Amino acid sequence: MKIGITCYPTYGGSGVVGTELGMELADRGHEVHFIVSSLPFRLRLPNERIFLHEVEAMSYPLFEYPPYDLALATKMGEVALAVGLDLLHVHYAIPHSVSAFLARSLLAPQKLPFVTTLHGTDITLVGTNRSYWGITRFAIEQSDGVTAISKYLHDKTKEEFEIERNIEVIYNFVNCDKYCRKLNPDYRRRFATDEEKILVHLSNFRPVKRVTDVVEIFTRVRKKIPCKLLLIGDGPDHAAVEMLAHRKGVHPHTCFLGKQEDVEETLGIADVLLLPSEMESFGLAALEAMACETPPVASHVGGLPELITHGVDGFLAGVGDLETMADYVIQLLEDPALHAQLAQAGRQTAEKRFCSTLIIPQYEKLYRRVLEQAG
Ligand code: GMT
Repeated sequence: MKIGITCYPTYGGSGVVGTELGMELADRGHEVHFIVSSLPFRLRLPNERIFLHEVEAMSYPLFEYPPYDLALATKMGEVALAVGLDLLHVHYAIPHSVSAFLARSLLAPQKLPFVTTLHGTDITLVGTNRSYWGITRFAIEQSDGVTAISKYLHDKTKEEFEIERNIEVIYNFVNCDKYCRKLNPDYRRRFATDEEKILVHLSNFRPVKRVTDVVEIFTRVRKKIPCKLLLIGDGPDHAAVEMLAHRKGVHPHTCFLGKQEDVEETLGIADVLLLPSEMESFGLAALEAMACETPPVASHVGGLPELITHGVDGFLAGVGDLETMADYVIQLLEDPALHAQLAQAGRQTAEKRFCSTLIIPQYEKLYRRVLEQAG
């Protein structure tokens, strides 16, 4: 198939999923056209089956905001005509599915069906805002196929937008060959001595991730166990997190690694992942860590309980329950047998339920059905 993919190229879970999906589809022989505002940060090029089409939203003094959604719709239509796209697959409803709807209308009567994948904040935060509620609902209704990355998000979307149509749950995935535990003592020693443990956090440092809670938990753990904290990613809360680390006296033991492409290297040397988010429709960072045999300690919220089974392959606690989260981390770090048990179970969860070899065929099946229905 010739598939057009649109996602946010910036640091965020939906962009990661869209990009990794494109690369997996290309590996399986499909031709993939990324129609995006810039190079997605995890996209590895060159690849003979992957093409990049950059969208330029022209600015003009009259525009307070350059109309990216219209430029995107125009580009989608152009690419579809030029290369003969079979379908579009957009990640994050706003505004991508609206642009795809416009592109499909532009090309009619030629067919250009589109699939929308809902990721989380496009529904739980942005979509439910009054400014976007109506258009989000419309775009979901108009899509030729809609998927949600967890049952939680499926139910939430149906409820919030009073939607009757079918929404398929296709879980997020991880490439189990790439994401696995790799002993890399030299890399590990860059951050910690052999006696120290490593805690890791990976996110876009938005308020919803509660990265300051990560520092609070780390401070509590460090009082009992020698350890280091590695923070992967960057975003609006960076300064607040750094300031808190100074105030708590843990800054010298904290390493801000910034935005990284190959996160598996760092996840693979860590002992525990902290994900104390306010909301997480899935929690891709936790899945990537589990594949690397790094047990997660996370919030009991959103879609996280669909991924993490409490006490089996990770630990879950209430949002903001710092004491309990710190206790779980300490339990894991003090008990090597418990740690090994959860680490192995996490790897099994990744392999048996969320491996890309299981999930990508579900997208291919959906594409075929959408194409058939579009005639
Ligand atoms: O908040 C983020 O991490 C970004 C956001 C996005 O759409 O870019 O992430 C959402 O999509 C990820 C990939 O499907 C999920 O793993 C995250 O749980 C989800 N974030 C939230 O629901 C807050």
